[in-house]
Amino acid sequence: MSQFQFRKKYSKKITTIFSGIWFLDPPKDISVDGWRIDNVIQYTDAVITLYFGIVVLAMLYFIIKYRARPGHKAVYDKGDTKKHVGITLAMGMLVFLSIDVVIEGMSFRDLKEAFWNFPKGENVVKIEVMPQQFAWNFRYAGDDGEFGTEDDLIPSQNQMHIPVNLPVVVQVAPYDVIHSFYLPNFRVKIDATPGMINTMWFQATETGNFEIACAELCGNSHYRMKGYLTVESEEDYNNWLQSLEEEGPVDEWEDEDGEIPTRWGWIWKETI
Ligand SMILES: [Cu+2]
Repeated sequence: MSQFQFRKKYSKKITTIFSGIWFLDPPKDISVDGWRIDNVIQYTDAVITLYFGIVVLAMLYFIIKYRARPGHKAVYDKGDTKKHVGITLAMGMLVFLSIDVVIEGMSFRDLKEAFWNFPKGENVVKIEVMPQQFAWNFRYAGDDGEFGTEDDLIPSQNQMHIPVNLPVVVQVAPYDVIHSFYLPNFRVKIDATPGMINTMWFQATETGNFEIACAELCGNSHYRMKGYLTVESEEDYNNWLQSLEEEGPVDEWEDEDGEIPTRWGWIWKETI
């Protein structure tokens, strides 16, 4: 069994074991690569739980062994002998090597194999996302496959649809302040940074209705900046696009001054 298969199997098992225990039960993972994030968290949790247990047991042992009792005098120990410094450094290195270095290695591998390994080809679904205070705007390219053109499709605010089992690439740029596009059920999140177009991709394995959250405190109504993601069959998805097309061009939303944001809808930035 390769390291990849082992991690995948082990990660899904742990998730199943802990489901139902509210503080250990993450939102349902309905993505191809979400298990990688869960796995890094599980590894970190397991190792720090083990070390915490060891520290607590050691403290209990010393508390009992060196308790105050007649005939035993307290001694002040600076702990600066070579031996003490050596033990401290060794324990520090143990934590650093067995936690930091390992999860760094896992994370870089996940980035390379999955999250930064952008899908290419005809079947990639492209969506532009523009958050604003306090809502989500989505844009689909329409028949010509180009963004920022007449036939772009814009659903009502906070409504995003994607097909199941197809890779989805989103490009995110905010209208105003920093927001963060977060899909808890996919374990992915990307900041919407003013002046930048940020990209990420994901793929759903199940249909259903899921939540889109803003993961960056963006103002006084940040808490209610919620979007609705519908994952559906490719056929239903295409029908939905068709229905948007039939509705005709929607009125783009206006800001307080009645102006349509000019930065909305950009030329798709190809990922290398
Ligand atoms: Cu926000």
